Amino acid sequence: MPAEPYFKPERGQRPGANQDPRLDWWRQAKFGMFIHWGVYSIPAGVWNGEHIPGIGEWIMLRAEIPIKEYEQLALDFNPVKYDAEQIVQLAKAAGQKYIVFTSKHHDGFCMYGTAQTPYNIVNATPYGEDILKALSEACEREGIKLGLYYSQTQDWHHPNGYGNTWDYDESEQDFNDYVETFVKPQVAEILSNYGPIAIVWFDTPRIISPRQSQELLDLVRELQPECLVCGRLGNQLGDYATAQDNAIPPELRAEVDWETPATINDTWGYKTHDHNWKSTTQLIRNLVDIVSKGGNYLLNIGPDSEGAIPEPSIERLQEMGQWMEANGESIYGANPGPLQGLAWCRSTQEPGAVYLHIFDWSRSGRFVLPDIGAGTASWVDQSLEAPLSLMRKGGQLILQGPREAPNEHVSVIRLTK
Ligand code: H79
Repeated sequence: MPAEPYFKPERGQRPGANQDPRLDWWRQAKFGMFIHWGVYSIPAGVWNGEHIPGIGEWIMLRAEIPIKEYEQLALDFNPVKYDAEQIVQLAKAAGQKYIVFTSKHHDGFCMYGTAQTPYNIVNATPYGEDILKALSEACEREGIKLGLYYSQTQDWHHPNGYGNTWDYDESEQDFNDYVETFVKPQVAEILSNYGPIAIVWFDTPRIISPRQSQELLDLVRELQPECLVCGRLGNQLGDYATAQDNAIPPELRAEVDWETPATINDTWGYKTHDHNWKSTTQLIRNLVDIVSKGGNYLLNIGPDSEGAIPEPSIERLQEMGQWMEANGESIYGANPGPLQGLAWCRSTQEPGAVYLHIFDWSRSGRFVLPDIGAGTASWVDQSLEAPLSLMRKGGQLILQGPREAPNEHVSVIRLTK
């Protein structure tokens, strides 16, 4: 299987970063919450009465909405149900250790108080409050790391940003001027006004030059040396690699630090038409699959225009949290395990223990494994009481458990010497 569909080289990890201790907290964390929120949550995928297919935050481009029209959305943006504390509590309940919030997406609307454009939450909406400020304070209070998504190339609102071909003539745009006079001052703002920022999550590095990527990296380092940048800074300068959206590599990728950004349904920004929710079991298996292959899972929520989190997202995150509460020992800080490439199980490990995550329970409750040197098997979930035994036979390990999976999502077994 070629590596390209999963990790584009230009979105990769810079050489040597896989040894960088600045990433240690992130390597432990494994599971984060992405938040896509902006004025696109008002149309929520519908424009002039028509459902616009695709991801909700792309509606301006997909429907080629003129800037003057799209700007009007801000006048209706009044998310009175926004509760930063509730969002952070939900992340904690899910077992997520960091949050990445969209400070500015491709539509150019700024979800924080910026001095670089009046087109922002404080100056252009009836809400008038700095949404990011409240979130940063809640994260600080609750001990959750905060990262910020920032679209450094695409900006469909700014005259020199990339991507708006319906209002602007691309041949007249000066992208370098955009980076120098807008992106850099904004990156400086988000790294100066909201306390410690754990990650800047850049995206779609399509036209950014190596010099521009390097200078943005230098700026981040100068202002917050501990802050990570994701691989989508571009030009292979990221602290870690990002997989394609929603893509899980088919095999172990231990040579790089990597993350899969992913949706619970099919959209990032809220859409009324998207009811294609993945099951809790699927989401837990995605997390386990990713961690067993050496990655992190950044799972998205898209609040609606009032600031409410969709109920199906809340339910799933809470259920994931219950599973993590019982089984997190096999996830947080765990490395990929010795058993790879099996359909029925994933494995992780830490010094002294191997964890088997059983996806397909056998009808006999019996499992045969290669002898990886274990002598004892136990449930990671301490509330489980079903019998479990381990035998060595003919160079193999034979596990005998109950006839039914003790956990409806993924049952986790700890193997020790
Ligand atoms: O922020 C989320 C997405 O908005 C962003 N990355 C994640 C984290 C992203 N940027 N670009 N892409 C995703 C690829 C987008 C592809 C598509 Fe389309 C957008 C497919 C459908 C809409 C571009 C426009 C290609 C076809 C129409």
